This record gives sequence, structure tokens and C-alpha cells, in this order.
Amino acid sequence: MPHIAFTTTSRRLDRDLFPMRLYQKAKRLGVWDPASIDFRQDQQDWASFTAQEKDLIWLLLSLFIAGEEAVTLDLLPLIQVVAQEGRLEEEMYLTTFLFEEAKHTDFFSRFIEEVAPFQPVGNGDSSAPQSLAAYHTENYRHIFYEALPQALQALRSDPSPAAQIRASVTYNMIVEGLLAETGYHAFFTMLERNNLLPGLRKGIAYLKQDESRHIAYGIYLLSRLVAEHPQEWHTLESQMNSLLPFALGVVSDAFARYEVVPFGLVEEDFIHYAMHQFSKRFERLEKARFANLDDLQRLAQAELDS
Ligand code: MN3
Ligand code: FE
Repeated sequence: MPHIAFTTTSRRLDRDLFPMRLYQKAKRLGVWDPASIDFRQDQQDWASFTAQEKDLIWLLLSLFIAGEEAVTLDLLPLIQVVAQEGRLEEEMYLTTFLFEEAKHTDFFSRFIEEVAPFQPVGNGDSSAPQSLAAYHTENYRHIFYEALPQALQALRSDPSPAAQIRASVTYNMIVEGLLAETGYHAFFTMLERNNLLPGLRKGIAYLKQDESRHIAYGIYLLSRLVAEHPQEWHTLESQMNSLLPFALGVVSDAFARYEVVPFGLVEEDFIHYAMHQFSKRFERLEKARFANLDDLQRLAQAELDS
């Protein structure tokens, strides 16, 4: 498709548009460097952990690292649709989004290499896992190996509002909003409470900041789609509901592994936090059904501020 006009030569960048505000923020806050985080205390902490404690950390790392890789690999089709629609401000923000996901992959990967290596990554200890994929259960595989790539890759041949809604619900609401947020929150809280792995905590604190912009963009995008196409509300609702059991299953599977859960982790806390994330986003999106553009920006801003 040829270009008919350019945004920057026919009007100017809309700097008040919500994604443009996210872009400004990302330029300031999204530039932390995983390579500059100090893991020396983390290495000492790691050496003092029991086998069960190491197992739980490896499990959580296996969920995060593959999740970050998946969101890095699968975002492109959404960026492509936004670019094809000529939404320059949104695409500008999305360049930081993909950069940040790559950085998250970089961060967890570096932590695993330097603090918690599994066998092929240089751990000669035979109690270290052969592969971190062994921790991925059916529920996890359903979301990260199948539903996420499927919903995003569908956009290559079907850029319709319904397909965009399915993609963004899967990516921004379920994978990021429910799973990543719950995981980071609980992981961070557990480490903070026990004053462990300060380098990992520092990285996760940065990650959470980046992630809050990603989810706020998802709220903006879904609100925009639902406001423009109210008849697609049921697509959003059914995609949210169809993935929820698998997402909660990921949490339960992790706890089912242990008779006594290391570090005093409590399943209830995770499930409760996860459900809270789900309903909070759902309520926000419900408001978008009857919203105008100004309302949308307010909804997305409320997400960012929360
Ligand atoms: Mn991420
Ligand atoms: Fe993200």
C-alpha cells in the first residue's frame, strides 16, 4: 500500500494522545540496563538455599523467562497492524514496548546464567535441572505455547477489530495483566519479606514499572476497539473468560508441586491477587463500551496511576 499522506507533514504529532504520553514516560523510565545490576549478594544467597528453595526459584524463573521470550517473539504482528492503520503515535510507543520485553528477557537470562544456572547453562551440579521447560505444565503450555502465538499470529491474515481484541486480551490482559503482574508481585513480596536476592528484586521493580505501561496501553487499545465497535464486546468478554481457568491453573500447578511451600509462600495470596487483577481490568474495560475518546484516555490514565 502506498502512503497517501504523512502525519508529520499534514498535521503534527498528537502529544496529548495517551500512547504518546506513555512513549514520553518510556524514554525516561524504560532505559535501565540489566547488565548494570549487581548480583554478588544474590550469588551468596543462592549458595545458602536448600534444594526445595532452589527448585521453587527455578520454577518461577522458568515461567518468567519463557514468558518474556514469548512476549518478545509474539508482539510484532500487533505492531504491524497498528502501523498499517497509520497510528504513528501508537507505533512510536510500541517501539519501546518491544525493546522493554527484549530487555526483560535479557534480565532473567542474565540472572539465570550468573546466579541460578541449570545444567546446559554451565551448572556441573547434577541436582540442577536439565532444562527449565520441565516446569511448564499443561496450563502454562496452553497459554504460552499455543493461545498467545495463535492470537497474535492470526493478525497477519486477519487485522479485524475482533482479532485485535483477541490478541490484546491474551497478551495484555491475561499474560501481562494477570500472570506477569501476579508473578512479579508475589515473587517480589516473598523475596522482600525474607530480604533475599536483592539484585533480582531490583530488576523486578524496574520490570513492574515497564509492565504497568504495557498494560495501560492494552487498556487503551481495548477501550478504543470496544468504543468504536461496541458489538465486539462479547469477543472481549469471551476471550477473557476462556483463558481465566488456564491462568489460575498456572498458579495452582506451581503450589501443587510442594508439600510445604518454601519461603512461606501462600497459594491464597497469589490466587486472590490474580483474581483482583482480572476483575479490576474487566471493570475498567466495561466502562469503555459507552465511552468517547476523552473517557478512553482517562480510563487508560487511571490504569497507569493505579
Ligand atoms: Mn515483560
Ligand atoms: Fe510486557
